[in-house]
Amino acid sequence: MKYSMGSHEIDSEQVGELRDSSTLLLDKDFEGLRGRMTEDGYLLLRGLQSPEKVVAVRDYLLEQLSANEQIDLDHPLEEGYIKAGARGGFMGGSKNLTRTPVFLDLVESPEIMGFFAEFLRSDVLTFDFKWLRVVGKGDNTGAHYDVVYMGRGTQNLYTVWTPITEVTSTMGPLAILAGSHRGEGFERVRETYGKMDVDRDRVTGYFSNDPYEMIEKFGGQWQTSEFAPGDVLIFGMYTMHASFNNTGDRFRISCDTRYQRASDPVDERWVGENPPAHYGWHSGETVTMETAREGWEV
Ligand SMILES: O=C(O)CCC(=O)C(=O)O
Repeated sequence: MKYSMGSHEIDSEQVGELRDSSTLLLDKDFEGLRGRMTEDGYLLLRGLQSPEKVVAVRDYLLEQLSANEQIDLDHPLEEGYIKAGARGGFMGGSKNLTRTPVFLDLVESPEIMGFFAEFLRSDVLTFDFKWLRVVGKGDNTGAHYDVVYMGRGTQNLYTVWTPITEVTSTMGPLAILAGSHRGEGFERVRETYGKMDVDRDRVTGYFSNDPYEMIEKFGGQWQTSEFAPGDVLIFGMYTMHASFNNTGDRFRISCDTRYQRASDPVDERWVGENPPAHYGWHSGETVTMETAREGWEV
């Protein structure tokens, strides 16, 4: 089997399995979890969220998509089969779906807020802006560091990627480039690309859509997994990640949300009743990543 990232492919034998840190959570070993984050750059925690809450969000979203004629109802609604010709899309931010109680009950649950309060040993906050993605057939996200989109506050900031549908290997699972947050080969990438700000520099955000190029030039190993409702994947701002193409016939729905200490500086683009969000990125001329990388010599 091969995974695809945009128009590039990688043999599944070259892709490792994400390390599961759930037993550390079961043991409430937060020292161990902090150590694991430092070591791996991510934490895969199965069942941190309540599967019932995830399924409630899934059912709510699929009903909306169905009302919008995006679902093939020859299959059970809960399986989220894509109606011929229907596309997915970004449904977060100012779109009301991420402001509904059913959604907020999940991404601001006592389980996830409590996790971060212990993990960061502090009062915590989550960005008001939430990213919700309905990923259709053939779609994926290119490799990037989150810091280029949200690096104006503290860098002690964490992304939680929450699958809302189940995510099998053909449904475009998230993939982490293990080693990218601290490997020597990535030092220059962190110092150049990692210092970029898409609204200030107006550079396209994805560093690459070529999984082989990344490991050959910089090192590390792509790792992924299949995901069930309740699982979360947590990672820091300098962990390179991407998603593989959704090659199946079902929508992959997931959200990604951010958490930090309440007393740390906050990136103002993502908080408040109507977060300003990206204001400069797509206004005026955008520098291609190819040009930017030539300049950075990476
Ligand atoms: O779900 C995806 O395809 C991308 C998610 C992502 O880039 C993130 O969680 O930061």
